[in-house]
Amino acid sequence: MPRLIAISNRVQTETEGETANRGGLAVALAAGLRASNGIWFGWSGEQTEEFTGQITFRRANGVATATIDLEAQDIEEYYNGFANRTLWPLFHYRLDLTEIARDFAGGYARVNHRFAETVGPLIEPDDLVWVHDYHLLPLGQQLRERGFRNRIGFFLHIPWPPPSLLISLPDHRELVESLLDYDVVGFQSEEWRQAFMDYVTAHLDADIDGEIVSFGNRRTRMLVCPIGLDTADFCSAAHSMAAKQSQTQLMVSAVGRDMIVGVDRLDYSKGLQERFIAYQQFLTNHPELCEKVSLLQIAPPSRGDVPSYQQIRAELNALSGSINGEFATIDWVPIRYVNHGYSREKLFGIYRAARVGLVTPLRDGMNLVAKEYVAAQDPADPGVLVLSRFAGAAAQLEGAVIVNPHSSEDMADGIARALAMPLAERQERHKAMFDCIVKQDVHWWSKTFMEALEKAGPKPAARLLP
Ligand code: GDG
Repeated sequence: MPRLIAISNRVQTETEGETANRGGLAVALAAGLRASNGIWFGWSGEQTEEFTGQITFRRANGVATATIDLEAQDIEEYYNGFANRTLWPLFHYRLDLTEIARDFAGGYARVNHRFAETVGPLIEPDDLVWVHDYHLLPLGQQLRERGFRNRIGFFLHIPWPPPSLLISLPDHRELVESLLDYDVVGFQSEEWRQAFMDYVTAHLDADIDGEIVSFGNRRTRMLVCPIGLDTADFCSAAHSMAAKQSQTQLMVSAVGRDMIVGVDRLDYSKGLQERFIAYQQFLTNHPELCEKVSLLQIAPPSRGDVPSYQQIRAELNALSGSINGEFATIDWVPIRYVNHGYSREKLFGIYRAARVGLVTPLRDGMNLVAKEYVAAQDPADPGVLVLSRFAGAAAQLEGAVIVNPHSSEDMADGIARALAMPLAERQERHKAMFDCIVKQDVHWWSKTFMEALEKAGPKPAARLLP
């Protein structure tokens, strides 16, 4: 079995993470890293006075990690800048929030170069290299330019935007060409892969044959490989004592009321304002259901150094306050809006106590909360998932009530339909979705990607730096 070198912006252990997405990738990569005696390389999350390229090696839960610290300027230009103020909004179709700045692009190139320089000496000729996400799009190219002929794969966790948006990026062509230095590029859904292929067709002199893009002497397989949950582990945690306690606590606090739950990182891509407005519309359309339902929205803050994230936080505070002011009674609050995270077990209990899971991003690569909500349900009396058609998960979870997050009326109707759904229909829809998340779990995901990478054809000739 070839050794796996996994590379991502941040290295997470199973108990810590950059955002609320604690451990998701850690779980996905752990088995492959442990079995192959591999290494997970990335930024420590720490700042250093001056970048030295010094690597810190650790071992946590049997997984070897190697991390580097970055300078303040790197963090500002690469992470807060190009990754989170340029690529993240653009790839989530938010051209209005996309900031184009040469400093950001320069910092992004510099940090990708620094990653290549520092991880390079750890890579041996037969290693499989798996790079993750939009922070590191050009890393494969950086490694090829240093002579690495390993099989190198890349997985994009977020959407790929249509060409008409991507061309707003000054160096869009270079960025796309850099991806063609990988042997395999993985996307969460067919929609994102197709958007990539549309760009290749319109802007590059490349050949497309099924999933294979040939460009010069390079061949890259474009794979659709939706990420899943560690479903078995999730289901057993959902039955833990802590999960049961939080379920009971919520059911007691919501006695006689149906609970609707939303769980999202505080991010404009998650459509939280639109969701609150749709819930307001639902309460307006159904006065008979006021005091009979309540929305619990959990939204731990993320990326607080980025101005658009500070703004959305302020807007949501105002919106939830005004909806509560309009509809609340002396013993009922329509929205419970919570800005901090809960333990995994508590979260499972919350999912299970909720009659409706409301997952309505404006764009989302996949959305694991949708899958977690389904996994946590009692199959004998399951809740209903209301899901945006713009989440990658909508391509798999056909048993959800699919809604358009841009239409508050459509979402309000979706909520009403979910609350009124008869038991037999709930069971049938749940079963279809549950079967899917059992079959295509996170182990299936990493196995499918790694097998595709192992099968990759002959390496391109080395293209050394001049
Ligand atoms: C990116 C893509 C893609 C949230 N609050 C708490 C908490 N969470 C956990 C959820 C879930 C995770 O965070 C969020 O995952 P998502 O998939 O929804 O979203 P992103 O963070 O945007 O992730 C996304 C993903 O990568 C994987 O490829 O699906 O499309 O944007 O697991 O449970 N966890 C705990 N407490 C909280 O309060 N413990």
